[in-house]
Amino acid sequence: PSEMMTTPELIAQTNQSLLADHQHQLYHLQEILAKKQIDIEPVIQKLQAFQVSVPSWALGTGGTRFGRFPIGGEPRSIEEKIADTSLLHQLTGSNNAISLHIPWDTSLDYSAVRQFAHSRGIKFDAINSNTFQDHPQQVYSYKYGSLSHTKAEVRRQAIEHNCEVINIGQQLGSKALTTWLGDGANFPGQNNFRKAYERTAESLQEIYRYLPTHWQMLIEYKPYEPNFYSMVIPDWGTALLLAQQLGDQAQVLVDLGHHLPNTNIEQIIARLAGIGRLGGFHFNGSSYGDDDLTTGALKPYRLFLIFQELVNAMWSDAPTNASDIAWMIDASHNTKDPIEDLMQATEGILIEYAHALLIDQKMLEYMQEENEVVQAQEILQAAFRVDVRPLVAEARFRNKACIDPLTFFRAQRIRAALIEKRGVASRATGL
Ligand code: LRH
Ligand code: MN
Ligand code: MN
Repeated sequence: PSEMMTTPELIAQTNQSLLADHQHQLYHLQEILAKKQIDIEPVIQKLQAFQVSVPSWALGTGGTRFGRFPIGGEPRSIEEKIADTSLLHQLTGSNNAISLHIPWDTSLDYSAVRQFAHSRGIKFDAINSNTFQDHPQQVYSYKYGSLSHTKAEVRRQAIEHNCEVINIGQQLGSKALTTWLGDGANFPGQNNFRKAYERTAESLQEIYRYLPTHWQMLIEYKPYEPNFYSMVIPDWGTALLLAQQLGDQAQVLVDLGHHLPNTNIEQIIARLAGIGRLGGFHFNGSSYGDDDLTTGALKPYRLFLIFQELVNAMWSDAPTNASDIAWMIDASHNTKDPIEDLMQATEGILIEYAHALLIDQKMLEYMQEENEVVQAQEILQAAFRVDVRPLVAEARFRNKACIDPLTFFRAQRIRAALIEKRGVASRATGL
């Protein structure tokens, strides 16, 4: 960014040059929607309030096991990851929190980290433990599992790690622990399914007992990888069972990439939201499995249907309140600038949220009650086919962020400035 002006000043100046065009488009859309009895004000306000957190590991370039193509200027410490999140948030107005992964993100002074984040307007969302890899200081290996391991000493180590992560999260002001296990089996016969589950439930019970009363424990499921025959927590049913055994503070976390192809994810969302057990969300795009591609790039209609279930749950007073859900982007890229990707993902999420907010829930319910199949479908499709981008841009503008963040990021040559500051070879820790 230019040395003459601060980023907020530059944003305001750039917005001025885009304002006439933007307002023209907004008024046009307002007129179209007014004819359908839709008031854009509450929609814009809900979009303004929606915040989706950034995973610390998405701020560096990802890769596959076949290769990595680092981009340079990547954040090298928690502070630099917070700085990137804060920059992103200035541009989008919708990313006010970071989600850390321990031990990818460690510090000798977490209270200083907390203060730094506070000074940059960034909060700490759910904090993630990691028992799917071996870390240099640990005594026992997780090669054959962690919380489900056959040996008590390995389970103990994994339990203690999770408690340590809670301790760190408390110092940072986090309010949820996310546990995702790589535990499972690659071959039939390797595991006793029943015992592996029981050991996992017992280990989680110990962690749950350590959980502060105002915290949540989010249990993330995944059908395959790193184990390809069986995962100990493969599906929402298993995660829900564990959550129910643990207690009210335990909830299910849905990662959009953790389903087998063609799974009706929106129905899973409706189930969990309907009983108040939907605690967290990892947004990403997927065509095969855990692809971690950009949210909304591949299946925007499915994302819209998912938001419709969330909006409907809130509208109908189902036990889940969206303000309690930990929203996070969980993506990782080999071929994009990570910050640009996060901007695209955030936009993709807000667009589908906006589409869902246009639905007349009462009318839809009426059509459902009357078995008006065609009309019910029409209501959904009519909402999805509206170009809501002016509403999303207006929400950003009112949040004092960019009308057009991606163009701003490029015009200000922000990546080049980061490379100059941190070096072309700087790499972020993470996946
Ligand atoms: C597992 C997962 C989980 C991890 C993250 C790095 O595939 O989605 O959320 O913590 O990736
Ligand atoms: Mn995830
Ligand atoms: Mn994943």
